[in-house]
Amino acid sequence: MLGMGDLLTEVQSRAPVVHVIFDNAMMDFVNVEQQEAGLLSFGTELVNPDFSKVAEACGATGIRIEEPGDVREGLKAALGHMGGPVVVDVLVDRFALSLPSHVPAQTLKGFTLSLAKQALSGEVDNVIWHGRAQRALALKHLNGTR
Ligand SMILES: Cc1ncc(C[n+]2csc(CCOP(=O)(O)OP(=O)(O)O)c2C)c(N)n1
Ligand SMILES: [Mg+2]
Repeated sequence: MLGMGDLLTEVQSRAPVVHVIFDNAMMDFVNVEQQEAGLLSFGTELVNPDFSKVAEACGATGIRIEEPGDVREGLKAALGHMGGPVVVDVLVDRFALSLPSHVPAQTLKGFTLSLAKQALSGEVDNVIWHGRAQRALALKHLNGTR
């Protein structure tokens, strides 16, 4: 949604721009910053619209990808589209957080404190899913499959 103004301009000038939205139904960057500061995250969950429909309503082309098996075909269609902007709304795992390759001690301290607070305030499910997602990502990196 932060790029809405740009989209309207691209429609007007028929600019062949492809937007790919990693639709995690939250403002994860802000969520990460809050946890990095050792806080419980607040106000970062979003009830997102279907952005492919929003795009269509703005005069752009909209593509929605809900299943992993549809990624290749959806992106192919988006990249092959000529004559105006395309918005690809891809539903992704909200815990598939990407971390920088180097995590400073202060960040680690903040995250640990925040996760402890989440567990103590009854958000154990979040803590477990966080751990699982990070473990899966780390294993992918180690196996070189990414
Ligand atoms: C116009 C504008 N408003 C506010 C911000 C501050 N900001 C930086 S990241 C972010 C959240 C972005 O959420 P989303 O686009 O869903 O990406 P995610 O972090 O979930 O990958 C915000 C509000 C910004 N960069 N630009
Ligand atoms: Mg988001």
